[in-house]
Amino acid sequence: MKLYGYFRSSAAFRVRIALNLKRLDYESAFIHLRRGDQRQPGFLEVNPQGLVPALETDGQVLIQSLPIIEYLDERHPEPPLLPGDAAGRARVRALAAIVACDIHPINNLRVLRYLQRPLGHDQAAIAAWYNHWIDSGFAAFEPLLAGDPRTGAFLIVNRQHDTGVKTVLGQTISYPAGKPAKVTAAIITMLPGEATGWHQHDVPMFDYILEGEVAVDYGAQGTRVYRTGEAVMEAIAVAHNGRNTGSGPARILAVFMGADSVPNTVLLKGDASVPVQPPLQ
Ligand SMILES: N[C@@H](CCC(=O)N[C@@H](CS)C(=O)NCC(=O)O)C(=O)O
Repeated sequence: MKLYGYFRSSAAFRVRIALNLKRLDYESAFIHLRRGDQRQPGFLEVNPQGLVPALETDGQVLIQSLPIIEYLDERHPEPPLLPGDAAGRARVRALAAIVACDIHPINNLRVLRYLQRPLGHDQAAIAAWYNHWIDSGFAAFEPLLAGDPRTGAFLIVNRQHDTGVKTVLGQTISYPAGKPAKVTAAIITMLPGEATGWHQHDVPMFDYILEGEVAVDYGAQGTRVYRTGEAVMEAIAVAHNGRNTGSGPARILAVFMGADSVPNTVLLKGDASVPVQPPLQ
């Protein structure tokens, strides 16, 4: 597959994101939009519209980012880019249309250039135009995302995670006393089937599941499963063993709210099969 794009073309970004989510190999052809490569005869043969992206695949050239993405989704269904239900699909397509049909086209390079010449607007007027349509577009888009529980985990970067005043096992959170406070962050990666080994934390620890699925066995207190986008205030001083129960890697951001010379993690029952406190990556 060959993707014709430009490094800061948002329409080409959409297709790159889909290709990468689906882990598809492709080569990139760089069309320098500022220099006008898109209007050269060679590229107009690829896409007579003179726009990127265009994707050469299966002996044909596909154009228009959203149809390209839907083609990729049909040809390579895993992981799916659209929800399984009709209403969910309508919602996702509507969100995509807000960006691709209502915000982007009126701020495209050729439109901004047309405002300048022949219409004669100066840079300040063009910037005002650009900011106005982006602001009003996202003023509608963001609440549509934020207020809906169907919003995917990868879109919740700005959501606040309030884990409350208790740990996952209902313990009151307390910080180590008498020593200087020390906060440490780590990203823990586990391959499918891999386990941390039995260990415990004697200091408060906040976990955020960046990717994947982890089942944590708390012995007599049961097992909890945490998935992408979930935040957990981990149990304090309770032995537990975490295992990647998903089909891909699990990555966890762990933040220890500890104290100087107090171990964040205590290994129990011998070796842990993965380091429980690697350095921040
Ligand atoms: N609706 C098209 C829009 C494509 C588009 O406008 N691409 C821009 C880059 S983001 C472009 O090639 N602009 C060139 C120009 O304006 O001359 C899609 O979603 O693929």
